[in-house]
Amino acid sequence: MKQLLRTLKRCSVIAAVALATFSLQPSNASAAPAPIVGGTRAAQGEFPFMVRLSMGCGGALYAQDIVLTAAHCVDGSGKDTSITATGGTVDLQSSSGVTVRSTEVLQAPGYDGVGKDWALIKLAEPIDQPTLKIADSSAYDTGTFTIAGWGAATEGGGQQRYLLKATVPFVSDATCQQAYGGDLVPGEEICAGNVSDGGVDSCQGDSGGPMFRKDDAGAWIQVGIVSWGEGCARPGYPGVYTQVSAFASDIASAASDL
Ligand code: 4AZ
Repeated sequence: MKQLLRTLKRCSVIAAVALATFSLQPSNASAAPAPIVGGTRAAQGEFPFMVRLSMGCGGALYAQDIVLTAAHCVDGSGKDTSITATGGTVDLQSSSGVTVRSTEVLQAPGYDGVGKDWALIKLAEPIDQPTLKIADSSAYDTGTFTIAGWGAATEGGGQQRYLLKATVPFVSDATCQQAYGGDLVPGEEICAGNVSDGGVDSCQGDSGGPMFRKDDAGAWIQVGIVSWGEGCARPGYPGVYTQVSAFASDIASAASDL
């Protein structure tokens, strides 16, 4: 039962996206609803590793021909030519975007809907953009993180044409457990958000996308994968992200086998 309730909290991206229509925000959107939730538009080229997947999830280029996304965004493992990844553009309607088909999917071994929310998608051709390295220790599992995606800008809202971004602070496991209790898997998940005020968060359709920060050398490093949460941007309910550092060696070896 706990598992069922938890699953209901998770994103039903596949159903949602079949119907998804873009919210066309005016470029002078000062009076429009705030994007990702509580964010702003990303500049072209700002996060060149971002991709949009055809089932309505986000992802990041782990390699030019391998996308890291969430396990709950895919169906299982094996040969799979049903997914496309679009990269190289903040505007999903731009002719300068590049869309490439999948050849194979690897869903995290042992994924059962709780924790372990990562997957790799092999692409038929590389997308010629910079990749995003993953954190292989917990050293960067703190501070202020950036999230980005084409998902809803308000809870229950539409998918976005333009890539949106926001920053969210780290939330400790203890604080996150005050919201989610035993549903949180603290060794496999990392939380972020404005617990006291809400207002900034990932939301439906951002799933699978990266949460990242700068490392000590000033390079972007991925620390999370958008996974789940209770609604979007609600006070007291931070976003929950796959803790990438916990799976870095599994991800690297899975990628080398794809
Ligand atoms: C979703 O449904 C979803 N606020 C993604 C992230 C969060 C909640 C829901 C976190 O894809």
